[in-house]
Amino acid sequence: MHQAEHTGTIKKLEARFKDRSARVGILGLGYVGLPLAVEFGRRGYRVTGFDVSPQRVRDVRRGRSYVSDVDSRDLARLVRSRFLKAEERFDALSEQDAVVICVQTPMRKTKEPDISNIVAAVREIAGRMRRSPLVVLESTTYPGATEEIILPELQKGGRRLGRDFFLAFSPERVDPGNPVYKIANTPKVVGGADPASTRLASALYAQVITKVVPVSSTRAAEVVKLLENTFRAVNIALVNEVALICHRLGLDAWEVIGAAATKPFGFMPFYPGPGIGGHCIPKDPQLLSWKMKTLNFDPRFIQLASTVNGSMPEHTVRRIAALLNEDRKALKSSAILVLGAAYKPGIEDYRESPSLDVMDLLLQAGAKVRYHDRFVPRLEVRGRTLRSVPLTDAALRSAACVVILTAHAGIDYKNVVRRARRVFDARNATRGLISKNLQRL
Ligand code: SAJ
Repeated sequence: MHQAEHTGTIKKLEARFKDRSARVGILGLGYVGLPLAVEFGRRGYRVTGFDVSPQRVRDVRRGRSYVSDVDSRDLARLVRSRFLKAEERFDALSEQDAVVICVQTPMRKTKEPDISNIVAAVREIAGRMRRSPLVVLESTTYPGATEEIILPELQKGGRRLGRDFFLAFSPERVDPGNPVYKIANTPKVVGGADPASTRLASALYAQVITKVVPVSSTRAAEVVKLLENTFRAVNIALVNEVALICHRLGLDAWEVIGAAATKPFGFMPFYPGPGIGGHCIPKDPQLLSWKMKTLNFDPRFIQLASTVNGSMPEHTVRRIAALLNEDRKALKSSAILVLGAAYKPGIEDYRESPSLDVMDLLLQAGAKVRYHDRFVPRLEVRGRTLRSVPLTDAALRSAACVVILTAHAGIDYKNVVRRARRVFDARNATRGLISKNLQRL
């Protein structure tokens, strides 16, 4: 196929994106893929969602949303009107003009990226490419992964970029539960493996997202995402260190940070805590770090931030032990009531939550740990299953120390301070309260 035909292919595909006759496939219907599928369906595209989970496919077919940001009524309406369907099998990939990969990319325990889900997804696509599709990776990964891993897979069998397929990376910026920023009004960065891919990815996303930000390559787009979240991890580490400094200076870190935050320019507040959780902030800097080490570059700043953040659970437990000491109690055999298991307020996700690290350390020290979190009815820690206990005055009084690790709203923290013998607040949930039995991180 010579240049004119290539141009023809690009123009045809671009036209189908713009007139929304294009078929859009979303591979992976999680907290990123399902909202994206709904957004494309809502704009009139015929969307096919693919997921290896039979439960998720059943739920989507029944119009039952399992993602907080997707309303089941919207989902049901799109499924009923056939703008959205869900498949376990991958056959329908061959009918797609665009395929967006939104699969999980965890880190292995060895702190190495696990891209097996991406490779599996790409192999399913590579075996079914009859329409010269645009393939977009949204899953967060290390710099270079799109062109070092995905591109060769798609090129197998002599297929050519720009003729038989197009390839781009476009980082997801889904912020579950964010009341202001949804998919349509969050600018979308796109970087293509070649200019045509950047153009096509921009054309596709421009139909559903107000602002598209093209960058020069897939690698640039990959690093944009990692910078966004490394920026957070590093600044959280800074304020965690400020908390350690303030403790030694006898200062209230929250007062200091709150006052600094009154600076209307050149400052952005972050707040200390018992550590960092979730599937983005702990992981994304490690992706950058891992890649740079393979290139013999030592990203010391990123590693130092990870060390500081990683030390916060232990620091939290040391502070609890010191508080019990004032009552001549040891951690061992003391009843500790933890408030908050989720990794951040208002959500039920407790994966990688620092609360788990703190509870694990408390159990290791022999403490009798109970927790209350209305969003997290049960959890596993140190091989045990714990269930959330009702937050009663009796539960508060019977604890040697109540420890606030996630500042969920809807809790009467004033009553917590009034009823509990000791309170250690790692999240400033008791802001403004002063009491002899209360200490903050
Ligand atoms: N944390 C602190 N202090 C802070 C902010 C966060 O200790 O000042 C802790 C949180 O408690 C949590 C962890 O860090 O355990 C991560 O918190 P997060 O607010 O960064 O929330 P995430 O993990 O849900 O991050 C997501 C990211 N979104 C995407 O990657 C698309 C991040 O880029 C968003 O900025 C963030 O949501 C957000 O702002 O809510």
